[in-house]
Amino acid sequence: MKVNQAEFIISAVGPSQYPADALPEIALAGRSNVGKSSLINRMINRKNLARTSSKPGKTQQLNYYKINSDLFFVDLPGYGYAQVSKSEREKWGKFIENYLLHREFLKLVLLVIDLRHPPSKDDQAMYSWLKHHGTPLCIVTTKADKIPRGKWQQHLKIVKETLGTDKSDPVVLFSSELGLGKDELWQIIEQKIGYAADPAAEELPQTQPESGNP
Ligand SMILES: Nc1nc2c(ncn2[C@@H]2O[C@H](COP(=O)(O)OP(=O)(O)O)[C@@H](O)[C@H]2O)c(=O)[nH]1
Ligand SMILES: [Mg+2]
Repeated sequence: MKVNQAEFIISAVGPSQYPADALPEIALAGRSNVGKSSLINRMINRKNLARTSSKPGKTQQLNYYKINSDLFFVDLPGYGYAQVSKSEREKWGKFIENYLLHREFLKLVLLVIDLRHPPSKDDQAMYSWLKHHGTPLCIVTTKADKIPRGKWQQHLKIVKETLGTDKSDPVVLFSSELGLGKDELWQIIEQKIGYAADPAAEELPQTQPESGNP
């Protein structure tokens, strides 16, 4: 997808604030600091639209970003932040659960996992919960640039085994730093939302003729 426009819409603290536009929503779940905001920024080629490393504790906000007139990215509050109290955690659970279970425009959850480490208990719980409820998901293993290329497959295997993934679950190797996995992830998203590029845009004349062929 060619991103012509990307804008922050709202930090929604409840369903009444969710946008009324009937656009497909792609939600990002993952622990605090795993790289959700960076992933959004990389997908839309913006350095800092999604706020990275914002202070945790805003446990009940869904950050909506509108991409063209095609979809929303919905940055869910990160889980697994140690300094959050038990009651806050429970509130977090209910809030997110409600969104994930009842939001009719939700098309796909990107479960963002740190490629460097085996998925945490929270990651495993999130994965199982999504599978249990039949929520479409895509696992995105990020920060690949932080480990040597030669170890990527080994780390991927650990992630898959620890989560207990199905063959049918898409898994994308990603790095917000390098842009690795960006095209693959866009393809998965486009397919999920039934996106077809505007044919008129595809047929624009090329400025450079293909070399070789007359
Ligand atoms: N090297 C590297 N650092 C990353 C990557 N993704 C995120 N980070 C860093 O990890 C930290 C947390 O990222 P952020 O996107 O704010 O995580 P969030 O809390 O899940 O939204 C920031 O310092 C980012 O710069 C990545 O792919 N590679
Ligand atoms: Mg963030």
